[in-house]
Amino acid sequence: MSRSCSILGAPIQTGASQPGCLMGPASLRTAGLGKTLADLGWSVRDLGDLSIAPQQAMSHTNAAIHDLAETRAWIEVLASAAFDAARDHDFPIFMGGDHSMAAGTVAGLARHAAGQGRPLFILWLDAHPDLHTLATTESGNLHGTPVAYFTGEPGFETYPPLSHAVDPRNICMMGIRSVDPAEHELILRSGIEVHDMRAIDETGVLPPLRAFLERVRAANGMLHLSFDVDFLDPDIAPAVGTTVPGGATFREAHLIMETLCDSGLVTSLDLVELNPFLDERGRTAKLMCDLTASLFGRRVLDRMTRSY
Ligand code: Z70
Ligand code: MN
Ligand code: MN
Ligand code: MN
Repeated sequence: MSRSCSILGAPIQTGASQPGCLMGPASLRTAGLGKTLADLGWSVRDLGDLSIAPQQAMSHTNAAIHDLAETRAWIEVLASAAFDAARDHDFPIFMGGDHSMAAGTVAGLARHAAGQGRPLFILWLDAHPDLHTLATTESGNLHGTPVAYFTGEPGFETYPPLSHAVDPRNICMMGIRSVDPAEHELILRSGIEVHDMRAIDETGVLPPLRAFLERVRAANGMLHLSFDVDFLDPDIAPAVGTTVPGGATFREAHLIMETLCDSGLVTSLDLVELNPFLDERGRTAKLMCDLTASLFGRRVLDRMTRSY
């Protein structure tokens, strides 16, 4: 019997600095995400796009913050939808939308994992650690806050209450190359495993990835992959609002996805920060589909031995 995956759109862009991520789910569908996965033997269910009701403005003592009410509403809707999707399907895919949506998806997935009696692990592929609290964000762009929220940092009274926090020691970040001082301090304090671009240049992606996967397997964990388009180098993935040079290459990104596939450990996926308004003839959307295909079993040749 084929394994089931669901794809769910979250057209949220209020967490980002500029509009466009709203079109992310439509662009991924246009690039053929559902058909790509069906062709790989998965049973695919498109659950459509989520939405929120119009919101009354909410103010905050940090005056830089914008669109707080919309972000709060999205997190609430997404946490509930992610819990349901993880309950009903083997492998939910959440199509963003800016990265503030991960505050909702991870909150819902953490609740689902707790119900299974299993710990939730997070692989965070991103140029940024997104570790601001509402007190520390200077840009006020709330896509910079999800990890601080879902690890249970204080100062999120205006976000929905978090039922299950993720243990920071169960998070592995790769590709990080833009960190603000308050985020740096939280990395040191929290015990999150961070492999910045320098570390990846020194060792390659496989040693840290394999070590993390061993930890997930040993703990019988569920593993959520949160993939920010800006993890990739802007030369191959131009469709992002905040490009940071020196990102992951095409080959590094595919190798990560293939290794994750071989491990059989990944149980859910966010595809976030795709801004189709900035894309070049759909090339970033197509690349994100191809990377997802590698995660879901596309391979060039079958191998005799598959060790991760
Ligand atoms: C910066 C901030 C960010 C994504 C930019 C950047 C945050 N740390 N995240 N693009 N995906 O504004 O807080
Ligand atoms: Mn499940
Ligand atoms: Mn991000
Ligand atoms: Mn980012």
